[in-house]
Amino acid sequence: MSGAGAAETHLTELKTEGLKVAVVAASWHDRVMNGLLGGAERALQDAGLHQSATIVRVPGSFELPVAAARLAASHDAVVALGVVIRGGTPHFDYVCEAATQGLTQVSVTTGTPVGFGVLTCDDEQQALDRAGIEESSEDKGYEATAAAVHTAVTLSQL
Ligand code: DLZ
Repeated sequence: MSGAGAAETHLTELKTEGLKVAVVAASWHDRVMNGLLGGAERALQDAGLHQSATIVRVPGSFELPVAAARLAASHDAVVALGVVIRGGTPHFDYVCEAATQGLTQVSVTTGTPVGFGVLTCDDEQQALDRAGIEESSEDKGYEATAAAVHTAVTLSQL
């Protein structure tokens, strides 16, 4: 999957007043995670929500769904950030599967949108390319946050 054709959300134009947003971030791969979190914070700022947002950390991407589920009960949108890098064992597939299926389940069972900002990469360079740092071509923390906020606003109008 490539970033070509990505949705463009104009956060400054959305009616976000009073929206409660939580960001849950894994802690593996520091440099990439700092980039993803920076992107999420920029998006929250554009949406006028950076003062009120809740930001929590969990150990790894495997723990994202359980924390997202708890946060979904008290927030209008949750953003899940993580990076899983392929190693020499099937562990990569299990962690990716658990995070993806778990976060999907949280979203559809709670009705709270979950922005999916989990990078699943073959190597660190692929992750850095998407981390929203100076050398990156993509900014997945920003995109996931924009998607969650945009969806929460849409749901509030249905
Ligand atoms: C164990 C593990 C491995 C091998 N790789 C990653 C990774 O690349 N990214 C990540 O977010 N977490 C990784 N983990 C940790 C698991 O997500 C989880 O925290 C542990 O298995 C403990 O439950």
